[in-house]
Amino acid sequence: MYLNLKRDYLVVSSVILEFVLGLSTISRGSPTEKLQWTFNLYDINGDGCITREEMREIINSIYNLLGRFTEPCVSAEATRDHADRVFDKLDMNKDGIVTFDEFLEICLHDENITKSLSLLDTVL
Ligand SMILES: [Ca+2]
Ligand SMILES: [Ca+2]
Repeated sequence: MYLNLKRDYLVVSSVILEFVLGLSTISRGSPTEKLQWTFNLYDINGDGCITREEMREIINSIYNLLGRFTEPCVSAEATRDHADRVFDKLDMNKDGIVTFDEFLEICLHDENITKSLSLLDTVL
């Protein structure tokens, strides 16, 4: 339990840190630069692709953050559903990972995804 809490805390902290560090880039960058930054945020272990677990982890962290500002709280299932929906849409060739090319391709053409991915923008 303690370990889980600690891990969640670390994930949330690193998300916030990345977000703050990225703000200056994101506000001045081109759409592609913004997406590169967002992609890196979701790619927790930095191996150049996003897995379903990473997607869930980040969306979960975002909802945890949002939970402090929204009523009622979003359920764990809803969070997971959201992550899976976004992931399934991004993983075009269904090989279980999202590469930056896939990410870019989808994001540049899908406004809903872009909105979903920039949830953080709405709270900070
Ligand atoms: Ca990764
Ligand atoms: Ca893929």
